[in-house]
Amino acid sequence: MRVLTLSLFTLALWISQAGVALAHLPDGKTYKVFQFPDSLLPAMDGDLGDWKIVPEKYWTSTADLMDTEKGNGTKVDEQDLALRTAVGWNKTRNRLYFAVEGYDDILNIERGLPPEGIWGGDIFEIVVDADHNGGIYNGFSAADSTLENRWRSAQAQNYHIFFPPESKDWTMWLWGKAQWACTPPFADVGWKYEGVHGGKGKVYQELWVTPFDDLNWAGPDSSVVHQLQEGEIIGVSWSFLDFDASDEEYDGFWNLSHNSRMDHTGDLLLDFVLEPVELAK
Ligand SMILES: [Ca+2]
Ligand SMILES: [Ca+2]
Ligand SMILES: [Ca+2]
Repeated sequence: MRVLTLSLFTLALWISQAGVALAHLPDGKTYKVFQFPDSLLPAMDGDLGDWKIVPEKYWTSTADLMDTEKGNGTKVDEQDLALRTAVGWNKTRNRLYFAVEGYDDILNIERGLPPEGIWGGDIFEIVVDADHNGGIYNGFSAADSTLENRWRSAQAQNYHIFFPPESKDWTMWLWGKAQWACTPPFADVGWKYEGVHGGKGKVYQELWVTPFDDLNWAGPDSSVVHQLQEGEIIGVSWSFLDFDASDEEYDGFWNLSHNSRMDHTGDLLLDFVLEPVELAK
């Protein structure tokens, strides 16, 4: 279980850093965020045909990931897990879009949610720090629920999405209490899959989220939405929690950041540039 509790001193340090654009990992590398024109927005239906307009250089693969928890490192076995992922944005809707096409040797679809199962199945986890100011966004204090509730996922948002969310009561959840941000009109998700629970298969998943500079669980009126701008750099990372052999322990924590603590601090997210419109030929 990934748990980290921070002191008030750390919180003060984080607040002092707010507003400072930090260098993110890995050094010097940037990723591209594809701009969807208004007339070509993807439908959240699991059909990734509407992502064919995204040029190849926008896509990342399993080779970009590292397992930082189970000792696999960068030794990727695409017979175990093979992912293809792209990020998009749209100026008018002010949304960030994600597409994931994945092969998994053991799909984890029907596993129960807590308390029946600890995690509930294969999970795609994404983090967005839209204003790119870094800093702690999770693990403030186990003892102070007021502090934790206010700031967990406030300055950067950490979403978990079942892969696929079939047979689940809910599809996407956010660390923290602002669960209202996981459904329309603030977010949506769609998926299709080929295969059965416990067997190999492919999953096609797409989703969009609203970027927040300050997400307050009290509601939209207490929160600040980030306005996406062409050319700006945002912080993004994702990880795939691949549950194959065990219901309770993942086989790998495959993440783009190459650091597990992407789940606590925006400093470990990657630089993603919001590109102008550039359609695949
Ligand atoms: Ca679609
Ligand atoms: Ca697998
Ligand atoms: Ca799996």
